[in-house]
Amino acid sequence: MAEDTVSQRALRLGVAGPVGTGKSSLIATICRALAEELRLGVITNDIYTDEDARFLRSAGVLEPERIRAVETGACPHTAIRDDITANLLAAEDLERDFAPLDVVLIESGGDNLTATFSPALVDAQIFVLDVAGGGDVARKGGPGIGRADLLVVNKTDLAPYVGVDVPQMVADATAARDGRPVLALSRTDAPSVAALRAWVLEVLAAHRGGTHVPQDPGPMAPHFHADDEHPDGGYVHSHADAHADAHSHAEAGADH
Ligand SMILES: Nc1nc2c(ncn2[C@@H]2O[C@H](COP(=O)(O)OP(=O)(O)OP(=O)(O)O)[C@@H](O)[C@H]2O)c(=O)[nH]1
Ligand SMILES: [Mg+2]
Repeated sequence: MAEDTVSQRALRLGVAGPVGTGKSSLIATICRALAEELRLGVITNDIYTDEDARFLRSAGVLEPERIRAVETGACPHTAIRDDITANLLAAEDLERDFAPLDVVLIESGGDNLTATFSPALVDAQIFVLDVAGGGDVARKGGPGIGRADLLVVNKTDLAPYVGVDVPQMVADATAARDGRPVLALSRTDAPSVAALRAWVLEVLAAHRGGTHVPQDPGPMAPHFHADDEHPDGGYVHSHADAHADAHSHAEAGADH
């Protein structure tokens, strides 16, 4: 029966967010918190390297074979949203090789605020911000901040050093999310790690029970290349991040 098939497949849980906000560390934290009671696998996405997979293997949180790298060779959002083939194959291989798995965690390559997973790839997704990125980021919105299943405000232990008011950042994020959950997290703060663990177990239970419905946070914000449209003739581009060089846009105004 279809419902049984759904409940027996591993929960695929995506972790996205800007570069360096702590996605790999959060996956390591989830693995540490749950590896004894759940059968876990991890897939990482990096543009050119398998560095995240190597980091997680060296963290010793799972058998190294359970951590696989997809080298996207392109913008991270392409591989988690537009053409998810490589990630789907990696997830299916991992699930087959280590059957049965309970949860497969999929880390997106670090991208900007607009990258989200396709609901065809993951059942649920976490979007990760960190306090060091500035307290106002939560107010800036975007599909991940607004509609990921869980928004994590990470590295709260750094808040005093960067002058960020965590309760205010959480309140701003909550206001942008229509009641969806926001978790202030630090890997050094045990109660916050316990809350993360509880959230994963809750989503897994809903997935198994057939009551969890994968949500699409929505596409990237539309953007355009102003070569032929902008009155100033400037070049407007919304991907203000490190992989810009690897980027090619065939069509002006493409929404990808
Ligand atoms: N103080 C503090 N540092 C953290 C925490 N979590 C992660 N970090 C640090 O933040 C840096 C980036 O962490 P990663 O987990 O590599 O971040 P990422 O989002 O996976 O990075 P990319 O994959 O490169 O986008 C590392 O130096 C981590 O040690 C935390 O809770 N507190
Ligand atoms: Mg990483």
